[in-house]
Amino acid sequence: MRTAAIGATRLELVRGDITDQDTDAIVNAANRGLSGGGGVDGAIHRAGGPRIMQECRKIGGCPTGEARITSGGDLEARYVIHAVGPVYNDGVSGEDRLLASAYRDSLRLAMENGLRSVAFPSLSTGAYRYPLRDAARVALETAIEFVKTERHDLELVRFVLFDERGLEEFERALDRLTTEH
Ligand code: AR6
Repeated sequence: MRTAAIGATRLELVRGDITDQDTDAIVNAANRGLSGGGGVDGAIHRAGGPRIMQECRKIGGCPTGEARITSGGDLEARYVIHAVGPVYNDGVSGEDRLLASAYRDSLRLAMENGLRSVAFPSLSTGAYRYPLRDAARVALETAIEFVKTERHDLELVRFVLFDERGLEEFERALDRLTTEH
């Protein structure tokens, strides 16, 4: 576990399962069809029950680099923010920009809904094969920039890493970013 204060917002890095988080919203690593799948997506729909998929069907889909919001169904979190990160190709096909955009659009939805806390998994670093080290830098850079520059009610932005290696990469990336500034 690691924390950093970005103005009035606490940034937290923890190891855990995204479906256990008691934040106002949890973020899903979704696909463009919002049609469910494995990894985080599978875990969220299993734990949250069928209501979330019913709402996803009504929404119909979401372009890469954007996010959509539904209720949290049976989850402790009141909302699920479904973010679509890029599939990693060669690293020069706009992946960084699209990954940053998926985080930013999720934070925008949290802001517009007046949320105080949100928990993210590491988007795109599973089935979508984004290298963890680069993904950690993009995730943290984007979140720090957002909470510094936008007017919002966010008191807590938490990154929930599923394994030790994920947590270590995020911790290293945070150390690099906070010693640079
Ligand atoms: N809690 C937190 N992190 C998790 C959990 C969990 N319960 N389960 C896996 N991770 P992925 P993607 C980590 O594959 O790469 C789906 O089929 C995992 O170790 O969930 O964005 C969707 O429908 C990895 O580091 O998301 C899409 O089609 C990270 O979460 C596609 O996969 C993301 O892995 C999205 O792929």
